[in-house]
Amino acid sequence: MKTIKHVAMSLVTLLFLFGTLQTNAGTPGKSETLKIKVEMGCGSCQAKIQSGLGKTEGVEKAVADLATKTVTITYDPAKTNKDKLVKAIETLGYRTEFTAKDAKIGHSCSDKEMKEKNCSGGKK
Ligand SMILES: [Cu+2]
Repeated sequence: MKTIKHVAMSLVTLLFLFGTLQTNAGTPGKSETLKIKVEMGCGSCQAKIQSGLGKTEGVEKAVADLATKTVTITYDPAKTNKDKLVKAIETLGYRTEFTAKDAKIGHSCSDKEMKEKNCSGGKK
């Protein structure tokens, strides 16, 4: 008798979990999220990356975090992909974790900004 009750409870739990998964799965082909490490050194870097990516095709949302030097991008995989997003960040003037070591990408903050905002230029 105890076993039957146990099995019944497990079934209820499984069904509940399944239902939750179903609702969270969303529509296939919808937006995806990607985290990319970007060399940013101050709030100006952060703002430039965030607004620049926000205007990039296929990007739904971009959040740049200065503390962790990470950009979290929500995008439409039908319109863009990781390579394009990395390229977009490089075009804005910033190096990412995927940028080649010898790539000629500097840092987009002006000398004035670097001084005023105490920008490290992305270097540690
Ligand atoms: Cu900066």
